[in-house]
Amino acid sequence: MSFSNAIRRYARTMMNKRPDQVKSAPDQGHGDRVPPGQFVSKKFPVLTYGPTPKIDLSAWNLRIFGLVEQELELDWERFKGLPWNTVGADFHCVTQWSALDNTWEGVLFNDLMRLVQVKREARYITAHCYGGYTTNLPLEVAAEENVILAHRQDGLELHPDHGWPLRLVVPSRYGWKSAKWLNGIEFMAEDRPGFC
Ligand SMILES: Nc1nc2c(c(=O)[nH]1)N[C@H]1C(S)=C(S)[C@@H](COP(=O)(O)O)O[C@H]1N2
Ligand SMILES: [Mo]
Repeated sequence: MSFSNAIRRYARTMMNKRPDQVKSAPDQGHGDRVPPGQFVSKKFPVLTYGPTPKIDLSAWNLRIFGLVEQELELDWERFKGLPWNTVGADFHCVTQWSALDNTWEGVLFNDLMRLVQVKREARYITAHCYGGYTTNLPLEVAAEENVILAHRQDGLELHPDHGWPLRLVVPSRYGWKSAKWLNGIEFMAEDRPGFC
């Protein structure tokens, strides 16, 4: 296991907080850009609970389901055919590393929401992943304009350890909301805690 219980407990207390709302450690000189107590990393570390799942693109799919008018199951060809966009953002993990200035390319969460027509009762989402990881988010956070389902990072396809072929990226929240190896988005009326 690569998450200690202490980290998971810490992560729970951080749940749904924005990095700038956390005031637990002294500032280390990056100003407001980096949450207090973070260490800026030049590389983009890997942080995964469990092994990297093996994914075959020809069998890959993404299911959008729950409180939507139009449930969708997209294979890679269909996913590729959606409008693509680029988002620039910093990335912060609760285990105290930050990686600045990442460029993500993929499909905006908002564009996906338009496709499925989310019902009014929906208030939360759960992101589902190959390998069994899940994580929850309030819908209003998922609907932020820079939330993206990313296939490429800094001009290259994601490395398998970083979520290839598709990961969620939620710039306003700590990294554990940025689900790797994404294979489902579920829209829900009530909140339901994810894996951690
Ligand atoms: N499926 C899955 N997604 C995941 C994780 C995981 O263990 N499994 N770890 C999360 C955590 S805590 C962080 S900080 C980021 C790290 O992404 P990286 O490994 O690409 O740096 O992925 C998040 N997404
Ligand atoms: Mo993390």
